[in-house]
Amino acid sequence: MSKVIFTNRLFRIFILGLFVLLGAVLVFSCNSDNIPVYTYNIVNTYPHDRDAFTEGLVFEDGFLFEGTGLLGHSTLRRVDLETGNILQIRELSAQFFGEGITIYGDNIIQLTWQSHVGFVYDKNSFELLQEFNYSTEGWGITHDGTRLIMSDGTSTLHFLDPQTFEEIGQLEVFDDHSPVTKLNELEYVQGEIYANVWQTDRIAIIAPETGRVIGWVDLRGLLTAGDRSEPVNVLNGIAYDADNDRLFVTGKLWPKLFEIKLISPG
Ligand SMILES: [Ca+2]
Repeated sequence: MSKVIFTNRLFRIFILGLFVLLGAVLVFSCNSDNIPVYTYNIVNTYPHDRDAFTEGLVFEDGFLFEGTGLLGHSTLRRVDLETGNILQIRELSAQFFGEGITIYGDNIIQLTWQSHVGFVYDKNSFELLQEFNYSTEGWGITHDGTRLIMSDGTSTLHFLDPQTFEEIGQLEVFDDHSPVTKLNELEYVQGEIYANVWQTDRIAIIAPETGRVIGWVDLRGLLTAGDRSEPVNVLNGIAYDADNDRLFVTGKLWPKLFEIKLISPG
């Protein structure tokens, strides 16, 4: 082998190696994610109505409040945490598919999926006080103390005035790579927005100022194989008891509701 051929071959191997290295760096940087992923400990397990197609969940005044969906099955409920018993219920007209709920002051606000109408009830009597309209689909709703925060199944959250229900702002939610779509049930927890991502076992923790996902909660494994012996639907339902710092999660048609504590990664 002449010296020239040997040098050429060496050069080709060097270039090939360089490309392989560059490729590896690219793949690694695309897959690496800087967003922390939290896991959980189960603190308590409570019964949950297997017929509740959970679309909204709130904890207030020592009770769970739950909004359920499906046409002809949509309700607003006050539920006893310990027993899962329904203490108070209001059925929606069969034309409405109930969605998220939130409690603002003395009122409960409930969205509907594709009817572009929201309902305002008295928190104690469940009496219907008012209806309001919005242009998007209705999925989840929560509030930050001054603004209602609503999801519509996309990556956009809408801020609404809690008195007029006019839209006063929007927030685009994104992670390190792209917009995060299918944002569903919401809960405002200590200055951050928690959002179930529809059809996943994940909750996105969103910074309200920027829309950036600052944490993921991986809730895989909450239900046992036995729990899944009868049909269950997706994880959906986050409620926060601010007075006692308790976080509750459940799912559509799930037999159980869980109080969990998040575990920081590392
Ligand atoms: Ca909620």
